[in-house]
Formats: sequence, C-alpha cells, structure tokens
Amino acid sequence: MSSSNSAKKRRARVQGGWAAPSNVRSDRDKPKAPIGPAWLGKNVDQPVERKFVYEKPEEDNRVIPPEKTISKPGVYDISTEPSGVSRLRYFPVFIDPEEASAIYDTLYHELPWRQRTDVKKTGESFLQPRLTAWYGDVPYSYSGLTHDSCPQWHPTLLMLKDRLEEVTGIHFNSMLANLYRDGHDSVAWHSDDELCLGPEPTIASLSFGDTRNFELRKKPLPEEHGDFTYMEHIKVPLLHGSLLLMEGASQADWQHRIPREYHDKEPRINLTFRITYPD
Ligand SMILES: O=C(O)CCC(=O)C(=O)O
Repeated sequence: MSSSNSAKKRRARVQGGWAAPSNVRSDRDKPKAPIGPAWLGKNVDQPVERKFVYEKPEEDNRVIPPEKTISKPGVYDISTEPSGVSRLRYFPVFIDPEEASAIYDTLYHELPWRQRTDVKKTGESFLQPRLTAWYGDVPYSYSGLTHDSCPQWHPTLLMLKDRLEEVTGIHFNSMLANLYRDGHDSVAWHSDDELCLGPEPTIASLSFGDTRNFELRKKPLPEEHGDFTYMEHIKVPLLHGSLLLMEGASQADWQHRIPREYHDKEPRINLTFRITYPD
C-alpha cells in the first residue's frame, strides 16, 4: 500500500468517512464512456445510498511500566516467553573490594586497549565511545568490525576465567573487555545475539572501577515497529567487584546498554566472558 493511501485510511479511521458498500464503485471510478454492451454496466451504475459513519478512535490504555532496579544478590527471572526464560543472576560482591582494586590496576595498565571503528546501520562509521580488548581462540565480529583471535590470555584473566568456571560450571573460551574512560563513554542498546555465540548464550560480566548503570529493555513484538515505549526496563547498578550472569533467552528477548552519564565518573572496566563458536 502506498504511504498516501495509508494516510487516507488512517484519517478515515479517526474521523469517520463516507461509507458505501465495498462491492460498489464510487462515481469517481465510473467509466467516462460506456464500455461494452449496456447490460454489462447494469448493476455498476445503480444510484448508491451513502451515509456518514463515525468510527471512534482506538484508545491506547497501556501504561508505561515503571523501571525496576536490581541491587540485591539473587536470581531474577525477568521474562518467560515461547523463546524461554530470561534469567539474571547478580552477585554484588563476587570479588572483595581490595582484590578488585588490584585487578583493576593490572588490567588498566596491561591489557592492549584500543579504540575501534564501528559501523552504523546507515553505513556511517564512527569511533566507539570506549576502549576494548578481545581474548579468544577465534576472532569475534559484530556490526562490521572484527576482533582478531588472541589465544595468549593475560594471567589475571585466566585466574578470573577459572573462578567463573568454578561458580558456573561453564568453560568460557573468549572474553570481550570494555574500558569506559569516564562518564562520556558508553555502549548503545544491543543484544549479544551473534550466531557465533550460540542460541542461548550465558554471558558472565565482571565489573571493576566506578559504578555504572547497566540497563535492559524488553524487545517489542514486530507489530510495535521498534517502539519500546511500553516495554519493561530494568536497571542494575554494577558495583566494583560484582558479577552479573545473563542466561537463557536474555539475548533473544532483551537488549542492554551502558548509557552515557551526565556527571563525573571515574573509569570502569567490564569483562564479558562467553563461549564463542567458530563460523
Ligand atoms: O559494560 C558492560 O557492563 C556491558 C558491556 C556489553 O554490553 C558488552 O560487552 O556487550
């Protein structure tokens, strides 16, 4: 349907319209000169009774759900859909603050941090507003950029990977590190749903440094055309030394981001451990 036709239809839905039986042509559509024998147009040319029909505009009674905050340790089933349960597990003190500070210093100085170029859906490229580093036997590609494989893990990362494996029972083989230099650094709404991460990836996210808000929003149904207004929103202020696990359908059904802050923030390092499968 063309956009002008759909605009007309929309107006008619709100204000009402001149209705005629749908199997009858309007005067405007009538052929100028008779085509074919007279009997052919017999029914078509009957005078039509038309009356104004008022249609009440559809009411939108939905309410915007209030944002929820997760700050206590626990297991949170944030949604259950045909795709499965989306589950978060939050451990605010996974590593005690003193050890977390030592880990932060090591990673800040010793990881090969780089600012990479990302590509928007429009094809426009831009510098990511954060620094990153990738470790894994296989390369990792998303939104037009590729992190080369890096199988030589830093010893501190290996130690953390072992600790996570003890707690989760999962043998992670890759890790994306993010360094947010200050409150201006951020990561935009996205899901970690690349094919190479498998269908229901478990992502283990460790945080060091200043607290930043990790936000999640539920994905709308296709008929909402990307409108997130009425979708649930959750905020998790990720503390120094905390662990957040995202499991099940949490990448299929939710997006997440670290928004830019409008007041001063110290740097923060985030490590997201994953299982990555070769293409
Ligand atoms: O910094 C964070 O906590 C989130 C990082 C993230 O979303 C990602 O690496 O995909």
